[in-house]
Amino acid sequence: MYPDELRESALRVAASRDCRLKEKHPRLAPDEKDALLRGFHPDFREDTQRPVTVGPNSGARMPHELVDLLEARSRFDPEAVSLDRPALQTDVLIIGGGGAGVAAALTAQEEGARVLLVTKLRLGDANTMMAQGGIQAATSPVDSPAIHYLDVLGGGGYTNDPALVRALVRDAPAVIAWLEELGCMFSKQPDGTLMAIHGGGTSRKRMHFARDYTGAEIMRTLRDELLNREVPVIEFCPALELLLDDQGRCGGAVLQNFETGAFLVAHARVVILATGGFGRLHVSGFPTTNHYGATADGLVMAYRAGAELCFLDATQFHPTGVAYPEQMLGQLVTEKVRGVGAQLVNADGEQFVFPLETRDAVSAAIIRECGLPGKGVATATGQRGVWVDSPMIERIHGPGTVRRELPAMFRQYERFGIDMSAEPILIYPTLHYQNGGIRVDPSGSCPRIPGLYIAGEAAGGIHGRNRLMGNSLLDILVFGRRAGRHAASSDLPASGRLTLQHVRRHNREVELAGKGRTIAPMLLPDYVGPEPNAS
Ligand code: MEZ
Repeated sequence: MYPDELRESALRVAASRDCRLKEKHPRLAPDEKDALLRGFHPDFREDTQRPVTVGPNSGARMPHELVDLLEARSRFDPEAVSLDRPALQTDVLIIGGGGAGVAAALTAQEEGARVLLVTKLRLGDANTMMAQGGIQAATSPVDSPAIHYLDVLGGGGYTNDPALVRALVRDAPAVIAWLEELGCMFSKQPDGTLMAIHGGGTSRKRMHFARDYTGAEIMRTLRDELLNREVPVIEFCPALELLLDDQGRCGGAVLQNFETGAFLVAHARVVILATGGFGRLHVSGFPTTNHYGATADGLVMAYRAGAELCFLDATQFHPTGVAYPEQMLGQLVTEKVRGVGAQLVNADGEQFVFPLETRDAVSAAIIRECGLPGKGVATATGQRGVWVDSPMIERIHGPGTVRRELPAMFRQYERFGIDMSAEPILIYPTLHYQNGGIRVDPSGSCPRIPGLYIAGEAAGGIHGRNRLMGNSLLDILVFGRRAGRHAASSDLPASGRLTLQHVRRHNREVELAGKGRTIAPMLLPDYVGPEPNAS
C-alpha cells in the first residue's frame, strides 16, 4: 500500500492496465536512440567527466570520481616496504574473490598451477553474488553464438573489440555446461531444458537464470568447489600495488592485512587481477546496485603499472533501481521483471519506451520522462521515478507468477508492505556497471604488462559502450577461465628483481601535475567522512 502522494498515480497505472495488455510500444529507430542518449544519458553531460592528466590515458575523458583516484598517490611510501623476502610465494596469484577470481583459481589449479587467491573482504563478497536476472548463452537450436555475437555488438553500439566478443559468445555454452557439472541449479522446463527469456537488446531468448538469484546460485557453486578443492584463500587482505620487475613484468603484489595493517609481499610467476568495477564511486551522484567493495582498486593499480584503460567514459546506469521505499534506494529491480512482461509507465499510466531497449536507452528515456511536467512521480522526499508495472506479469502469465519467478524481489518489497504482484513499483536509474576497464586480449592478458591477466568487470573492451543484461555473469566466467588457463600454462620466465619503481614514478607524476591530494586504491567507500576533530 502506497502513501497518499504515490497512491493516486499507482491507481492510474492500474486503470490503464487492461488497455496496455496488447499494446506494444514501438522500438527506437537508430537516430532516435542516438538523440535520446545525447540528450539525456549522464555520460553525455558536460559536467560528469573530465580528462585524466597523468598516466597512459592522459587526455581521455572519464567520470570525475574515477579521475580523482587515477590522479591520487599511493597508500604507502614505497621505501617503507621491503620486497626482499616475500611472505607469500605462488605460481598464480589471483586478486579478487568474486566469480571471475574464483573461476580463474579453479581453472589454473586444474591446469596444475600452484594458486593463491587473496581477497579484500570475504570469499564471494562481490557483485557476482548480487546479480539477479540471468546469464546469456546460445544453447537453443534456434540460436547460435553468431546471433549472440551480433546482439552483443549491437548492444555495445558496434564499438566492442570483436575478438573479445567472439571469445565471449563461443565459450558461453561450455560455461553453462561447466556450471551445471559443478552443481549449479538453473531454472528448467519439465523436460530438463534450461528456461530462457529475453533481455534488453537480445534477438533470441537466451537469458538463463536461477529464479531471480542467479548470481548467488553461481557464486555458491564456485565457492563450494573452491573450498572443496582446498585452494588456498586469504580473506580481508586487499592488494595495494602490483609489483613489476626491471623488464616491466608483473611478478606479485603488495597486500595489506586489513585487521592489523601489516604489509605482505606476495611473489608470483603471474598475477590475475579480478577486482571488479567502480559502482561504489557513485558516479554522477547516483545510488548503486553494487557491492560495498566495488571501488575500482584494480583499475588504479594496473594504471600505475602502465596498463591502458578503455571505454571508461561509458557508464552503465541500470534503468530500474528502487526509488521507493527509500530504505532500498538504488537497489536492483532485475531486468527479468521486464523480461517476463512488465511495462514501464509514467505517472499517468502511459508507456513511454519499449521496455527491452538496451539499458543506455531505457535509462535515458526514464530520465527524460521524469523531466517532463507531470510525467514523473515524486516521493515525499523529492525522489523522482516512474513505474514498473509488475502486476502486468500476473495478467500475462497468470496468478502466482511474480512470487514464483521473482521470489527474492517479491520478499524484498513485501517487507515494506508492497505487494508487487498487485501494485506497480517505483524505479529510477541506478549506477550498475563499468562498461569499460583495463584493455585485454582474448586470453585475458594485459597487452602492455607481461605476466598480468585481467578478468571480470575490471577488464574492458568486451561490451563496448553498453553491456547487455546477462553478459556480465557470462564474461566473468569466460575470461576468468581463459585467464586461469593461460596464466597457468604461461611459459614466461620467472620475474627478475621486483620493484615499486612504477609507483615512485606515478607519485612523482601526480605531484608535478599538482594532483595527489587523495590516496588510492580506495578499498572501502567513505560514507562517514573524516573524523571530526576532538575539541
Ligand atoms: O547482467 C546484469 O546486469 C543483470 C542480469 C542484471 C539484472 O537486471 O538482473
